[in-house]
Amino acid sequence: MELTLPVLRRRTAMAARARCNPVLVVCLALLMVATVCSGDARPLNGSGDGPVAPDVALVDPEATDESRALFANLRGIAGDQVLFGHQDSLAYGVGWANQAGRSDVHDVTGAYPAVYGWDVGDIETGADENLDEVDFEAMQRWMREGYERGGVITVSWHMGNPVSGGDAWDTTRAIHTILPGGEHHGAFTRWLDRFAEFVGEVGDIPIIFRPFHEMTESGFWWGGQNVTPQEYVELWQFTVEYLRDRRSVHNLLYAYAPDWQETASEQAYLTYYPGDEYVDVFGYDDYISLISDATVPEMTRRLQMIVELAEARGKIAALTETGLKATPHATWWTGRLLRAITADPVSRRISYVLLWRNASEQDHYVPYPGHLSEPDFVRFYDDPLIVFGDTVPDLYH
Ligand code: BMA
Repeated sequence: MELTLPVLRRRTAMAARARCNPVLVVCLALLMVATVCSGDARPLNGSGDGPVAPDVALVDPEATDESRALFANLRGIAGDQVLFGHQDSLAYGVGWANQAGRSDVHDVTGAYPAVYGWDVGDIETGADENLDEVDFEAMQRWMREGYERGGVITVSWHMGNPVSGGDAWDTTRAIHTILPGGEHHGAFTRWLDRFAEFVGEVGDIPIIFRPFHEMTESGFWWGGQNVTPQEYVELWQFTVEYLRDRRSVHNLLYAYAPDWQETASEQAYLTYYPGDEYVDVFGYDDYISLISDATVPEMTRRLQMIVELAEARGKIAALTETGLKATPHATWWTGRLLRAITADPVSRRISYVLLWRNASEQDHYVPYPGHLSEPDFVRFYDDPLIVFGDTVPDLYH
């Protein structure tokens, strides 16, 4: 881990003041070396030196200062803090929708999540609302609201099938038709234009963009048996280059997120990997490991793996989707999720965990008032490693 810029600046100033005193110079030199070697990179906030654009290598060399700060700070908190996230948290919950200030997470803990997940599926059709009936303009307001509270915004895209006109689960082969030269290429770039406009309207807030997720399984048209790894890589690279270089979208960090399926080894996890120059966040989605106590170590092992892969490249790792639908286990939060994350010093270095949406009583992933796992969710919230919106550090300076 490198020294953050404000710390370096302070240390250099101290060294200048101490120039005439050789003993002090030696002590300061030792202190600088010790800090570099300790791996103790703290978030940049609270330095008193004002905003800095940290020196990080991102997919986008022109990324905004805040996006760079977000990345550096998420890297800096690794091992000490894991941010808690929830999909669609502000839009609806079990038994309610569109109530200002409400979130099931907040109803249960008194705090908002630290990470807010949203999905832009159907934006490609020009619809007013996404595939889960979330109004796009309201979504933009909620994105800003979460960001203004200091939270992190992440966006996935259940993009419809560009060949058949079906939904994301329509597995008609499609990628070869939307790449340059393909018959649907023009239509595809218009979809990306709509996304760029949507993101532009939200303002320049940093967004962790997680397109074409869970590609290691065959559920979506962009993954598994429906594609070749080469096609997938070309789709990813084209998408990044189009948004970044043609549309000048500079507030995105890019998250690669295979599924539990086919990610037991590094080689399998990297099958569709588009390359170090195209990925900022090493993610992974897992709805399988935490179904039973016996398989919790499966998650720990995969988290270790993605943290190691990420850190070897100067990137960050995250559990980009997880949960157990309508969990019937009273201690699922501390007994499974927290146990999986904290089981070893490497797995706990993920930067955030995102739970999926609370669509209904039968289809929800975080508790609501009265749910049997509510007390354990509060214990999870109280754990010093886990960070909700009320204790989130300043991630943007
Ligand atoms: C899936 C389910 C679907 C939803 C989709 C996109 O996992 O929750 O009901 O439409 O995500 O959010």
